[in-house]
Amino acid sequence: MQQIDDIAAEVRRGARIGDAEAARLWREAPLWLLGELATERKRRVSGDKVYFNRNFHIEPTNRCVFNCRFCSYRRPAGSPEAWDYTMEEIEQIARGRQGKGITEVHIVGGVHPDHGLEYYIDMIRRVKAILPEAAVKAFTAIELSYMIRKAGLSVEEGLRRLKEAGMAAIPGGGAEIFDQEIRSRICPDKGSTDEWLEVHETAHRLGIPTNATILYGHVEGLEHRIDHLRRLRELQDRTGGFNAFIPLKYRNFGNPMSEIGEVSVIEDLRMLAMSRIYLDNVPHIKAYWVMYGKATTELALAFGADDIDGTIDDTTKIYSMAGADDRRPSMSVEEMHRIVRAAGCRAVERDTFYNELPDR
Ligand code: V47
Repeated sequence: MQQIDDIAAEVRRGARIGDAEAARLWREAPLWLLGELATERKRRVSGDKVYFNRNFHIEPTNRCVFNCRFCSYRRPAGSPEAWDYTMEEIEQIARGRQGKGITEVHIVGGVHPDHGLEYYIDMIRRVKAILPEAAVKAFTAIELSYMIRKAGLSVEEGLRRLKEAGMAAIPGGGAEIFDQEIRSRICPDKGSTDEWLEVHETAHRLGIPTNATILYGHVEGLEHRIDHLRRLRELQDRTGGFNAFIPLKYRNFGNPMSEIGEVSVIEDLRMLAMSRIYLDNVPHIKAYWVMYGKATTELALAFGADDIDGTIDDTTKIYSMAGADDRRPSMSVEEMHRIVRAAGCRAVERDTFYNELPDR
């Protein structure tokens, strides 16, 4: 059996590691070594740079036809805490962000039973009319699959229509855990792994870049995480369309799985580092600061992450409702620079497509 040192040497050589090697590193390598290996790999892709963007979210509704057990965000019809913004309210949110140099609008929400493809096409058009210079990164593969199927279109035709309306990229949500047994325990009625992968593969074919996520730290084992990463790496080998991978830590407040504890920061850092080491073909690993909090995000930069997401401007509730420390998440560009500098790296503003933007 290979020793940890041999596997580490392979990683240093830039070789691709297999599943058994990944499992050994994940279980047995000391944390410092994972940090070192992930940082070496990160530096080959982005040097000392760490990316951020100026973005905000629109979460049009928290009604959802699906009932994921990890979700703290969904509310049933009739609940006083349920919302379903009108188009005018959505336009007002977008108008409130004019003149702030925003380069990306991230739109995701629940899968509302009453809305269809035309409604979402209209939403994208209206947001683009108000913020023409911003890229719309919209809808998880699960939302997309639902609205496109409801319209009776193929995934390709549906995505084509959304792209024409102004959808420039697709976020990584909805992936959760690809393994069917675990998926059926945490989100039994949700759109399937195959649907998620089909939407992303088709998007890549149409020239729409996407992100990918994993929801970790609940009832899954290491083998399920590695299986998830393997499926992403295989898809990326075929298409090259993933920009970033975002490990999402399960937060346990206010959902039907609350009895499960949250994993430690050490576990978060191992997850980030192994993502960087295993996913040798995905250029960016994002430490989503809203979920990790600012201190862990700074640490994440020594474990392979080269992206911390954006300014947010207090526009997402998914994580605050699940127990994240920051109740009203918002980060100034100055603070982004401070966190990145403290980690010994250089903050660089990017757009949705990872084009670097000059300091401003
Ligand atoms: O798919 C929901 C996750 C995701 C919980 O692409 C939870 O740039 C932890 O995908 N604990 C949506 N996670 C968010 C998402 C995302 C976020 C930031 C950037 C990007 C990107 C994508 O949030 C869901 C689900 O996996 N989630 N509930 C929870 N209790």
